[in-house]
Amino acid sequence: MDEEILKSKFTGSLVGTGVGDAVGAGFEGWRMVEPEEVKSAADRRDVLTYTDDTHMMIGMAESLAENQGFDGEHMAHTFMENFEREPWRGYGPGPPRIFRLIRAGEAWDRVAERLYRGGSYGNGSAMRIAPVGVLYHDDLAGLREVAYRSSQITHSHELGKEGAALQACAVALAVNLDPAVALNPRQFLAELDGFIHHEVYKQKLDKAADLLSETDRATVAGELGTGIEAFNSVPAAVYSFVSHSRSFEEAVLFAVSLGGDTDTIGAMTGAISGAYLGIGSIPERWRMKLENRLYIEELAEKLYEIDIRTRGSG
Ligand code: R7I
Ligand code: MG
Ligand code: MG
Repeated sequence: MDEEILKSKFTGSLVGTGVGDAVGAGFEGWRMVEPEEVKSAADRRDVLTYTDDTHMMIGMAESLAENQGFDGEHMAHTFMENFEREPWRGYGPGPPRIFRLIRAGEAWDRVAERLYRGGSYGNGSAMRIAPVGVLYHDDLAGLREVAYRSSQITHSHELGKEGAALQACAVALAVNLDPAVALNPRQFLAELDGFIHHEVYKQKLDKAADLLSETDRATVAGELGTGIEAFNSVPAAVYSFVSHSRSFEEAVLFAVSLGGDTDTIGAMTGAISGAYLGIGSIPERWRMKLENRLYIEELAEKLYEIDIRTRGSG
């Protein structure tokens, strides 16, 4: 693949996360909303402010870039320090408790198991995973391992880990596809199905395929789920992408229009769509307003440089 196109997929996925998150942020918890309303709300804003989804995605990218790959302890500390600087980003209930325990001296790789029963299956480890999806786009075994281990920091339930791996894989597959060639939705879903182990996600992917010709958004939202749990939000993001693969804007507006956990489903949809279509597909009027855009682009470029070097030497 042309190196400029590949680079634009890295930046597209990370900036796509931020834009999807910010566009969806005003509608969290709504039942359903018209895409037009989401669009005009985003267009009216002077700044597109992101939430915890992007804040944690930035932490992942920072840690991966600094260590030229995954270092769990470093990533856990990066999350914690970022949270301490900006605790007002709208974090879910679990992560702040985990960061306080790590700060108090608990082991970063065990502490998450103390939350809920066997760890959280919230979507918090999937919403932030775009940097893993792009960096490990040509190594799905490595991608799975890093998705699981990064999830372990805050979301140690197997459904949380698997949700992170599914979202990372969707980003990776999107990076690897030629944006000039029309996407085959069924094939994309089938490849994800082949990658994923857990029955809960396999069933959701089957449903997503069955819903490809569905025109009623309420049915899609009801069947796939739009909740804060990973299994009730990653499938909706994958569906929003495959059903609107030619347009970043349409994919994100559709994702947010489903209601529920709108910033997160918007962020994950934006990550996949940006990874397929590249940064140029993100509407300029949104991209330019994204808070910290230049810093996010810089992080994506650092990950791209690591990718180039690894492929060059391997
Ligand atoms: O996953 P998490 O970081 O939250 C992310 C969400 C996104 O929507 C962000 O935009 C932000 O708004 O927050 O936070 P967690 O506390 O780990 O999980 C979120 C929720 O999932 C929990 O509050 C629970 O409601 C639910 N949950 C569980 N419920 C029962 N049993 C997660 N794990 C369990 C469980 O094991
Ligand atoms: Mg959020
Ligand atoms: Mg959310």
